[in-house]
Amino acid sequence: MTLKTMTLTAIVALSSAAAVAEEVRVYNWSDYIDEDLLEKFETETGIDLIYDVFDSNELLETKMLAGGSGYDVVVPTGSFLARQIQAGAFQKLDASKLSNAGNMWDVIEDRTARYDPGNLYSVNYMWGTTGIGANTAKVEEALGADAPIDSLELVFNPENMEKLANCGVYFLDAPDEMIPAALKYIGEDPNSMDPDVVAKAEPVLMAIRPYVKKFHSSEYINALANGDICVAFGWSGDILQARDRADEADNGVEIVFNAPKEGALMWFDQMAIPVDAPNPEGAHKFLNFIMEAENMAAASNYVYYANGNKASQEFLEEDVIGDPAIYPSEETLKNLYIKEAYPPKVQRKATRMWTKIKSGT
Ligand code: N2P
Repeated sequence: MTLKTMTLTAIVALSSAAAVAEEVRVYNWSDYIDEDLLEKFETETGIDLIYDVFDSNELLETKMLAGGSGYDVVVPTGSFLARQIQAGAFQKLDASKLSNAGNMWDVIEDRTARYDPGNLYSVNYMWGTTGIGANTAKVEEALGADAPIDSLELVFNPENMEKLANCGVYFLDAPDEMIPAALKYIGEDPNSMDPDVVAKAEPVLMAIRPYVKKFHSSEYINALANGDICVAFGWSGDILQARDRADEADNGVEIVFNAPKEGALMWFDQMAIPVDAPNPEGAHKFLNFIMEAENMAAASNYVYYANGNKASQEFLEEDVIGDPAIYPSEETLKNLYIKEAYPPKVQRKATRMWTKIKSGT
């Protein structure tokens, strides 16, 4: 063997060693983690972490139902998780690999059991509410000092929306959240599975459609923070992140979040392992890492969402655990509603309605 071929052999050996280095692929919501935690996981475990993001349950669901996503950990919202469990998209968690399970909060586990009975397939990552982000100065300029910034009136009353259209309103591109909110506004059950009730959301949404600048589920953070829009109907922590980005930029923009006083959706995002995950062992390591009290607290402190980890609470910053917009009081909790998965027929109706609303015709 010549020196040249020996070197080549060595190179091949090296690169194949690199190719078999352990990898974990995680698919989580955008703006939903402190990126230092990703590096910490790699340093502690020696595993390469591939971390991709999405901003739509529908998109994630398409991947989960098709199979072969290549992900080891994904994070659907409870109502979507329930349907995907039934479709056989996930594997049962191996409790023997989750030594931090005792850190979880029974109050939240009781609630997530509605979507995943016995919490056999999933662990709560974060939970929150869907509500109104407002640029107070701009909204008051458009509607006066008594603008209903904590009410569904702000975004579903066409008279208000017409006046807000100029400063810019974004809505989530999330039919399973916007339809229930519209139903709540007209006094219907937001969790109704009755197609005739669901249909009542359409005229409500159509009436304000001309005044919605964009349906998008992540761009509103920067749009609010930069002062490009004055209202977003979006997720609690995202709007609080917008508030902070504006503070950091010191641009004079002041953002507040309010859960609508008529009632707000409370949702739970659950970490789960796809049935065909390439590395379920590594997936459990990632879950157990996130379930460590200090890691979970670091994530919540960064993204302003509450989590389902009781032990993390002593490590939460006061502006997180002490903020009722993040950890609601008993009083507010009573005013929150939940959403279950629509049966297929109603889901198809909701999807068609949403396409129509977004196109505005
Ligand atoms: C994070 C959004 C997570 C909330 N940007 C959606 N359930």
